[in-house]
Amino acid sequence: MSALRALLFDVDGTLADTERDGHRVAFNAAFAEAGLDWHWTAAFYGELLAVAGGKERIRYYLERYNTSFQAPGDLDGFVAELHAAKTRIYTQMLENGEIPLRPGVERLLQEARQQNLRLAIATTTTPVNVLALLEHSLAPDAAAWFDVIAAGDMVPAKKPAPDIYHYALRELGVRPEDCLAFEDSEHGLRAALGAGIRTIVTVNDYTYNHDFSGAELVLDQLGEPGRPFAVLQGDAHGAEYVNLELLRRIHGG
Ligand code: XBP
Ligand code: MG
Repeated sequence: MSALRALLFDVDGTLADTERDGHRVAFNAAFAEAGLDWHWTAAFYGELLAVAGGKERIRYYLERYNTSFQAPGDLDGFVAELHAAKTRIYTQMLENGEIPLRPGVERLLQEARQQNLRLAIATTTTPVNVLALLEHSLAPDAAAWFDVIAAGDMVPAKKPAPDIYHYALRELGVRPEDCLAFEDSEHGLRAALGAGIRTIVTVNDYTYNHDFSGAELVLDQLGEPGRPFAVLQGDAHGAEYVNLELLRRIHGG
């Protein structure tokens, strides 16, 4: 019998709705700053989200949608420089408080801390983006709430590969069966399940129609007292928002 010991959180789309009005806006601003006439609309960006990782997403865009573009010098260096500019712009947006946490996230994190559960991040995004979101949208010291912040290029293969979750489990020193993961997308769910971690999904506008087979529960959000979630898949045992009681019921530990 395993006990619930740790919660592992994805970032983009899970802790906060960061993609359409955050990352996408930063990408477009970086393109304009570089003198490029590229503009990723909200709908087109949804197509590009098929690829995890900002640098990988730029290359995917060039290889599939902008094959005529001739990068100055070496492509890797060009993409890395463009992505660094995007990250600078994105972290500035976070520092300006432009991206709030999703409902229930702060409440659940605080409850987990009060009950001495370990907390970890397992994300594809760049580490500085995580630190900026935690500091400016959660609390100045929030990075210290997490025993592990596993992010971006720390692992060779990004989601849906399970690498980032394996890394987080290793660093936490816990077994997958002692954990629950929180994700927003099919890529993320596949990554967590690939590492053997049972997973709860909160969907968003880009992911509501993804295949969430294997998830313990699929919700529209974590919910708050008086602001119940909607259950899209699975059994919420009559609960109206995600708290430790529901998580222990789902986990069985
Ligand atoms: C989502 C991603 C990231 C972000 C962009 O990560 O795939 O690539 O879209 O961030 P997750 P970067 O859902 O795993 O948090 O440009 O820093 O990659
Ligand atoms: Mg995500």
